[in-house]
Amino acid sequence: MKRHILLATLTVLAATSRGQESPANLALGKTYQLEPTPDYAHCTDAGDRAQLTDGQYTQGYFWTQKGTVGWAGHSPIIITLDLQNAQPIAGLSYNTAAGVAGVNWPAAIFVLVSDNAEVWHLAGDLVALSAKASRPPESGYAVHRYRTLDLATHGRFLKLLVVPTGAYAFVDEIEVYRGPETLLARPVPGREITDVRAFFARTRIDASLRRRLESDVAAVSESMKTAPLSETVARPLATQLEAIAREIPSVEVASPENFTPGKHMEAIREGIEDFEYLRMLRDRVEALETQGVRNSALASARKLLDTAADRVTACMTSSALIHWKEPKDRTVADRVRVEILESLTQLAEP
Ligand SMILES: [Ca+2]
Repeated sequence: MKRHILLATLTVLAATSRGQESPANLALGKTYQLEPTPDYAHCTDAGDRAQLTDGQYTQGYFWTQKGTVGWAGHSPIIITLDLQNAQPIAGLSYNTAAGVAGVNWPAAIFVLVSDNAEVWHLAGDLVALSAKASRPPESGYAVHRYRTLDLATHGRFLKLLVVPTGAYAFVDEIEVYRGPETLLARPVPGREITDVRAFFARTRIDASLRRRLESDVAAVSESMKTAPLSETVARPLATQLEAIAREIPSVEVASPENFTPGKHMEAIREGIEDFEYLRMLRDRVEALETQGVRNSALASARKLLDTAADRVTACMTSSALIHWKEPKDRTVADRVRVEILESLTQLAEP
């Protein structure tokens, strides 16, 4: 008896010393279905049918290992695990790699649970849930395990809808974590889904947009750490960035086929194009000035260069804070753009 108590104590101590211990992995050794059939040349093999739940993590460059399962040119990738019995589920993990060779991190991994593989309940987006604890690096090759223990659901079947960013999707192991038995008596949380494909069509645009915006916020935040900004400039910017991060909306697109860019997106794109036109004009003016050219067209172009940006931004009440949700008068911006193009035409080589 004493020996049993000692063993139990040692087990608890060992678990504690290893830090964050995962609960039992319900997926280990279980069967699953893959849609479509994996087809990435360097890792596809007959073992793909069992490798995602064999408890083995690949070693070495991720997508050239036979133990990895990979797809090229498909979206979504649907992985449906059969846990054989209704199980209490506290979380899951999905191990993947990206960062080079055109392989990007997934935009979303929607997790659905079901008892009958017909009526599903949305448990969440593993990419978003996992981001609370850690994110993959913004650049460079890395292996990353998307992981959450924030679920409180149950089901026999677990479906992952992986939305790749770009062409590729790779995974070598999926774990599903057992939750407390009491979960089984509770109603399954999350919205009900019977048509998984239709659900995917409606939500993937939203997932892609949110990931893009979150990634941009993270990139700006990272740049601000090293930018030579005074405290008086940096602090309001940081506050504004935090507000933007909190405001990133989740929008279900009713008819994905009618999805078009919003006015804000168009305005941002036009702003970038205006910047490019101004650079073209600046380069042309400087080249002609260096050649010693003197004429009225060049003088007008120089004046336009010096005043264009201020004329366009004069309509903003505060140039430090661009309130992008408020409507703006685009008349001046449109007129200045035409003037720049006319000026470029006048200064074009004969
Ligand atoms: Ca494996």
